[in-house]
Amino acid sequence: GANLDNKLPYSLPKFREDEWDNNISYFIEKKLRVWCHLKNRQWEPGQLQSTSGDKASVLLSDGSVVAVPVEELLPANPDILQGVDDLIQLCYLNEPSVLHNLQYRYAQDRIYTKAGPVLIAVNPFKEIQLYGSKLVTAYKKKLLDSPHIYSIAETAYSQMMEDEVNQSIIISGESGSGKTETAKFAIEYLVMISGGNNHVESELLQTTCILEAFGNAKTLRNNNSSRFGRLIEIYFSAEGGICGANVQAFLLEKSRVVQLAHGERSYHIFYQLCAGAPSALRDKLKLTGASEYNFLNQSNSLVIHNVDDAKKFHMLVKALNTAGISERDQEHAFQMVAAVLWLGNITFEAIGNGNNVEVVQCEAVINAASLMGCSANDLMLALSTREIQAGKDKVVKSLTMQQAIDTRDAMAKFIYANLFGWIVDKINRSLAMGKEKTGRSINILDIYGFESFEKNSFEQFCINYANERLQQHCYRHLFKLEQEEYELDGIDWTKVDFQDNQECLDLFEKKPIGIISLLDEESNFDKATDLAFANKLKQHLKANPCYKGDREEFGVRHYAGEVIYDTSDFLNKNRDTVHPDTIQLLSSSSEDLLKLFASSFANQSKKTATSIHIEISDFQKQTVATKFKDVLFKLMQQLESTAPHFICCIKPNNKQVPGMYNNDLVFEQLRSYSLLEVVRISRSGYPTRMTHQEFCIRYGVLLPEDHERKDPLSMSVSILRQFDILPEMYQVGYTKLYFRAGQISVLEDVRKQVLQGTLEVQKCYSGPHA
Ligand code: AOV
Ligand code: MG
Repeated sequence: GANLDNKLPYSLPKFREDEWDNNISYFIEKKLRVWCHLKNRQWEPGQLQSTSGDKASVLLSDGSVVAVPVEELLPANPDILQGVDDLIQLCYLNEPSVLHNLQYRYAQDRIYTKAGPVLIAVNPFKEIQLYGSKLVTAYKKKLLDSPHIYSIAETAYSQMMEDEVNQSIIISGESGSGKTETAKFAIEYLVMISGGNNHVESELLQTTCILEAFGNAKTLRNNNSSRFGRLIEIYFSAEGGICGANVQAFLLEKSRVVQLAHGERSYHIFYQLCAGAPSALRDKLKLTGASEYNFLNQSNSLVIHNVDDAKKFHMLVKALNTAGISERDQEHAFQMVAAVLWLGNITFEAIGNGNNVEVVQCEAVINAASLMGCSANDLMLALSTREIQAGKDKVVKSLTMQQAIDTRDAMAKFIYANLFGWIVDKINRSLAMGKEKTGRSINILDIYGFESFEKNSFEQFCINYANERLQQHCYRHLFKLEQEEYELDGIDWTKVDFQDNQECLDLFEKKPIGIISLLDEESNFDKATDLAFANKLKQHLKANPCYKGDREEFGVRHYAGEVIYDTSDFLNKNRDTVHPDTIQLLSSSSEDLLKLFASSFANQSKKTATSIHIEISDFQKQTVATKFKDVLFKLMQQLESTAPHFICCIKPNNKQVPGMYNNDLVFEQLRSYSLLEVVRISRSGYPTRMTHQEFCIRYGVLLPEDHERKDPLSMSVSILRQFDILPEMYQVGYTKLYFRAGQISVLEDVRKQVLQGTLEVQKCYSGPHA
């Protein structure tokens, strides 16, 4: 039997980097390469020639010799390790070596590299020949095993089929790093391998196109930036075919409908409709060019370089047809889009003493009203007046300029956000067709990436909070749980330090004094101001090291860098109120969609209010931030019940152009995602693990028949010995066996051969290494 005393049979080799300090003379003697940190902050490769004191002289590749302090040198990897598939394979895991490896691969369009269990994808910003059915087949048949999104999807799929555990593919990365594209390739792979041409599958491929039209926009970081988070759940039958799917969409950035930063665009659909609608539809929707609409022309950015909005519109209509959304429904959806555009052209003029306003009568009012299925008069009243209860009577009061503009904008945002929700709903209904609940699924998570602009508002606050939550999920799996498991199972190993982001999450979530709690407290208080909110944060949170306060701003030290948030409009955006008069107007509309939006709003509010006539502030509506927090908690819970696969997208430049590779920028991202630590931990660790029992069930066939069948532990050890698995490649824990990366595939190969009858068990004594 094996020795199960607290001494485990084998101990780990130490990190190889640790040995560098004593090894400088070895490097000189063997003329080995080093990295040399020059004054311009670049790392240059060179050959160490001699050292004297703390100075070293290094021969650079251009023939020059430089003298640098010894601490500015790092060991370089031998040439044979140039461009390895997995950073785990590097002898020396230091900044220049890792950067060089990634850049070396990138230059050959090998954009995927493994960092232990994580797949790194460096955005090529151009089409590369790495996709398509031939490659799908190659990965499916395991003819190819170089790092690829296909290989991650394949692993998830086969683990789901074998272990009957739901899987998740979790994609992180900054805005513009390639998450959404990566998600598309993952879906494409799963669709292609799971059979081929059934209805749900073609629909699934089209949903992205629809969601992007309504939920993506051009930002300063990404011409096709997702402005909502999405979790795509794909369900599989016991035979492995796709039998249904579902899309969860999280918190669409509503403010974009009415307000744009310079150089950014609103949602693609607005421009696509204006550019691509056929003339009958144009007439019906009273459409003009995008440049005529205030909601679109405010940011000096109407087109996207190399994008043909008209063509995109035709693709969208095709996708809508595939998704089974009827022509009638499509037309109604487009009608809502046009209504929003016309609402934006409605303006107000001061009346009387100048404190109150009236709607300027113009074609915008007439067009908006007719598209919204209401009378121009009712629309004008809803936008410029408010009915208030004074004792027993109702009094009509006219609004101030700011109130009127806010009411108009709130109406536009309400309609658009509900339209988006309705479309997601429609897609889901048709994706669910024929869905049998087998309990098997692969979830793909693609949210909005971490954002930091010159000016950051409530939207960035929510987006970055979501990323912070997701980051913790990754930390938990890649560090915490891993380390805890080794300790619990008595495995001897070297602990890796890592910076967890709990402190930052506490800053957001702690009750009663986290940012979200304080924000809600102020939001529920009518007279509160954004400045008062900022002051409150300062007062309560200044001790948290992740917080920094200053006048109307506050800073948060995120895992991916510090972001300064401007609190102006935070309270309003968090309250997200729609006035009852607006709901009233929409519920009396002759447009079914608007009626539906109004009634679902009323239903949501019913839990806390008996009638929609009550002022919104009279009941405690859940705020945007709190609702979002709950959604994220649920999402994390859902992900916790799956086996995760992590992908980290990296952008090599901020200009969205091919061929430009900025090492500093890349390293910043590697650092924020702690990817070097991930590699360290998996290098020192054992990524494959199985209970003694599981191991025996799977590999018991490899023992000769006359072998004495004992307890799972001794059987396991016999199997490992029989196949000469090197002692440093595995460890025996109290409950499980732990294997170094790649080791289990040796046994898998033999098992396959034995099961296929091409190898007889008795003949295996010499082991597969022979
Ligand atoms: P994101 O999803 O991470 O940003 P995208 O997936 O939209 O980023 O990628 C941005 C752009 O990079 C795409 O529009 C493509 O032009 C290019 N790109 C990304 N990956 C690839 C690839 N594998 N091959 C070719 N081009 C690619 V945001 O949604 O902004 O966080 O909120
Ligand atoms: Mg995206």
